[in-house]
Amino acid sequence: MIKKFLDLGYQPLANSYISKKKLKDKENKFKLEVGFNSKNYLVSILKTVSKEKMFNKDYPYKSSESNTMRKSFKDLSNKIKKKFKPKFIIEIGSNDGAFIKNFNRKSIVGVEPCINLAQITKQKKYITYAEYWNQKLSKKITKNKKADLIYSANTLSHIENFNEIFKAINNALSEKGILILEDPSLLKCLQNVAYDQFYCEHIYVFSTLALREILKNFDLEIFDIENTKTHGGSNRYYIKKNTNNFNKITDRVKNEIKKELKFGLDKFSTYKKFENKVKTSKIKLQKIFKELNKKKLKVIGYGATAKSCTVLNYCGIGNNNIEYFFDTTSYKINKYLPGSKILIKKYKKLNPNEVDVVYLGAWNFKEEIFNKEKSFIKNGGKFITHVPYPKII
Ligand code: JHZ
Repeated sequence: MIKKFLDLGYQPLANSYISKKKLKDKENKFKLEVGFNSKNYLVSILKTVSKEKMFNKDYPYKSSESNTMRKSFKDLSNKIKKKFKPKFIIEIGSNDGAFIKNFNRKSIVGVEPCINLAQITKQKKYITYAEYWNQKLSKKITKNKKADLIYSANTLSHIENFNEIFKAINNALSEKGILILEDPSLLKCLQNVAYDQFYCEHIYVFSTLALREILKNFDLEIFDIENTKTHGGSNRYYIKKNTNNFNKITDRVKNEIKKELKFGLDKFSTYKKFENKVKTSKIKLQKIFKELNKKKLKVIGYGATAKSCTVLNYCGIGNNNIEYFFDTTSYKINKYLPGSKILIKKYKKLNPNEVDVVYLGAWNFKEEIFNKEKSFIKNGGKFITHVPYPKII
């Protein structure tokens, strides 16, 4: 039984940036509510949007846009080569190739339904299937050989139909094959009051507890786990077929489950507490913006993320609070954030003579951004973050 614990209001599609021409058009909005399934501990949004509406030729997000992500994929690739020595890898959701570019073209294929992104890796001569991952495709890809490794980062939390995903994975994976999944951690999301991890694309935010339950239905099990810093705190799950006794289950899995149980991720009351924290976070953030605007300070945003869409629309923060956003993604530049309709400008190093306070839309890249903007900070420039609670830093 799924029980609702959070209502984030009516939200536009998080990655549907608006062109100037369409600024006056009515936006499609949907009710963003989040619930907890007490049977399998899964946290999911209650109303989903069709994948074709979200993942298509206009998909704007590119994984290679930050040093942090490029490094994370490179480090993992080196580790995989050393530890697992895979001969044939499939990446589900290969985006612009941030992961696959670290491998030999003959040893890896990408699956990426957003054609604009698939085109990028195809041009670099990587075999890329511009299709949604499903059983039919998995059979086509592994007709001659099964994969000894399947990798998927920030993708499975976007796919509603577990039956299709995991049956396709099970079919594509060799008997000793390894599946590595990486997605934002529910524990971190709750600890950080990072309610902006919920938006149309994030159908699920996984806990280890929930993933373990789901995998049981497909004869798969987690044998190792790593906590990573990406996207505000993620988990990297190493998964095998039940029949594979080659990879032993590490204590790290047991410890992670213990940590999650201690926090109460198996209890509805934990999620209700989270709801209260989210409501308080909203009030505090609104107050900060109101005070800054009263002082007539120039406030801009940094990183026009999908996550920002949830925060801005839930808290009712608009272009009267934030003059514009900076972003490095060419597709987003000169467009407007959905709902709040705040203009996105091409990134330029922050200058304290031009800007007073900067809202960190990409709070998950705080370290990288603070490093880049050392001189702004040194000269008195300030940032607003809402994670783990709204404050000016
Ligand atoms: P970032 C997207 O979410 C959507 P978003 C998706 N659903 C998902 O799961 C995650 O990614 C993985 C910009 N930027 O990564 C680039 C700068 O301008 O937090 C991006 O537009 N300057 C697939 O959108 C945005 O910020 C910088 O220095 O929430 C970051 O987006 C840096 C570091 C980033 O994901």
